[in-house]
Amino acid sequence: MLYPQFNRFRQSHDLSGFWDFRFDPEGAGEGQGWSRGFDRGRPIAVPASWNDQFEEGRDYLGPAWYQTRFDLPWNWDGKRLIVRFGSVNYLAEAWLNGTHLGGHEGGHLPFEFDITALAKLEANCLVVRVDGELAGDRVPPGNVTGEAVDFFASHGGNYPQAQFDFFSFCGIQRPVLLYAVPTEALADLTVITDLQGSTGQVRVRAVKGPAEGGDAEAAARFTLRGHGLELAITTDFTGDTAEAVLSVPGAALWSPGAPHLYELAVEILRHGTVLDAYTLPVGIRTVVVDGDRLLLNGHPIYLTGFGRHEDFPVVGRGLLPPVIVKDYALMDWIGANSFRTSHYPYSEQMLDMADRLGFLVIAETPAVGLYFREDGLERRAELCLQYVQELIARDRNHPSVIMWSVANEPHSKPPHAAPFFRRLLDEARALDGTRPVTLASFLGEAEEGFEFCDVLCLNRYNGWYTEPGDIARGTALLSAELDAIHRRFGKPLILTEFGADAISGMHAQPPEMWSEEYQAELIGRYIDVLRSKPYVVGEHVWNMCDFKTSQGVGRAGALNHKGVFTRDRRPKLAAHRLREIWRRS
Ligand code: BDP
Repeated sequence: MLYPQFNRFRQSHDLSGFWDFRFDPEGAGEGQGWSRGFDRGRPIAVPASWNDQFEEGRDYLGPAWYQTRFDLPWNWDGKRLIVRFGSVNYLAEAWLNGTHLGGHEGGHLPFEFDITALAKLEANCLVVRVDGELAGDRVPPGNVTGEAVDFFASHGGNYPQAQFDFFSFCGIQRPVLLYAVPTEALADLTVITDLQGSTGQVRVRAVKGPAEGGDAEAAARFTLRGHGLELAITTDFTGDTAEAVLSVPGAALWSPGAPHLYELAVEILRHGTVLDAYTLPVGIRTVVVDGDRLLLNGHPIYLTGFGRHEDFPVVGRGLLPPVIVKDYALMDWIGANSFRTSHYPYSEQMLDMADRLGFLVIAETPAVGLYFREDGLERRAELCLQYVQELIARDRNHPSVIMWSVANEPHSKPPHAAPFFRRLLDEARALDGTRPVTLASFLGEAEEGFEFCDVLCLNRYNGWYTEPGDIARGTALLSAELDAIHRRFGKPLILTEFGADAISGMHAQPPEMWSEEYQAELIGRYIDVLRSKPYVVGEHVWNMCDFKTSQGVGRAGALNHKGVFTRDRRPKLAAHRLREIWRRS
């Protein structure tokens, strides 16, 4: 899936701004024809979650209606017009000028509709109905009743009742873009890079949309530029596909610390005329699992960094570019080289910046809080599969993405969990054979899905949820558990979550739970253990920043306080401790 671009063949217009908005708790909108346009809407900012924009909307999860109006520029005539949503949480239905465009399920992946036949030059009315209600057959799930399936249930529940530990922000959370492409346009690009000695290989596959007058003579020109190189290859389309391999002697490789990028321009040609063009940054690099090691460009790498969230006051999970820049600056300051997009795909802007700045990303689907009771299981499996497909389609050209994670902390149980994960991980491998696949688990040796992973991601809270207050016992247990997992599976392991809540400003000596000292001490002692295990290839502290979650007895101020930075990005003691460790190593 290609992100909209602005060049001599393609235009795009960002519909961000103030839209009209209405909550619809009674579900009256459909009967009253709001899809054709509604009145008495109040202003809402797009993109942003709706929850913190109004006094009464915080815990309301839907349904709700959005609408905006737009005209078209004169020079879009004769082009193919598309409206693209970067992220709508959770269910979306869209209409243009009263005609139903379609719908999408799942909160963090893009979807789009062709509006060429429906759009008018003036006064178009775009309406979107959003429903973020939590339910057992949605992913991630919520409002699951019956047998306790999670931590919250055993601690008196949470509100809103999610099966996961972050606030269930709703709404149009990333930009809505209107864009125009030529009638015969590039529809998709796949770039795979490899290394033969010091020669980089850039394998490109271009797919184009159907031609107007037969496609016998269409060709693709691939031009790779950068680092003193300019290389062009032209090949004919066979059907709608054209492929090329560009060899780059003495390639400037992409890695953290030296994130070299080339620019790939792809054009469609017919009788020497250029019909469409698209450019893509390309980082030449390889990622391989070799025994217990994870290799980047043939060299072992060790991940330092965080599990994170897209979360900020008022805007919720809405795209906020300055926070992206700030978070990379803080990760650089502290000496992190990587992060996991826990627990859902992050914005395309976040990944573009990871490519540019040289951060390694474990890209995760929204499959958090999975459970394996029969009711709704097939539906949850279909959704998880859809997420794997959509995520890889969106992100596979990012050099920063080094691994796919298909789930976080599933409550894996026989007999369903093993086939469930085999299917998801096989699908990820079939769609992209160039990256290791994984899932993040708290079950350790008992994790049914680990058998099918290339790298094991483990989350551990010894010294916090278990062995509370006793870091020495917690880390001793950690050490034994890690060895047992390694004996059983024989694969490289990343500790993708460990940490402790610390209320900023709370101090205790000797360290006590919830104090900054305890958090810093626990993190430091965990890292000592991890560094003593040759099969451990990374340490991701949970979490980079404090973040908003549902209310519950373990969550003071409806925040998870495991951030080493506060929600407004101020360092706690643990951030300074990590900086000493990570900047030294
Ligand atoms: C893990 C989850 C993460 C939570 C964390 C915690 O993967 O989403 O926020 O625990 O409890 O189980 O802080």
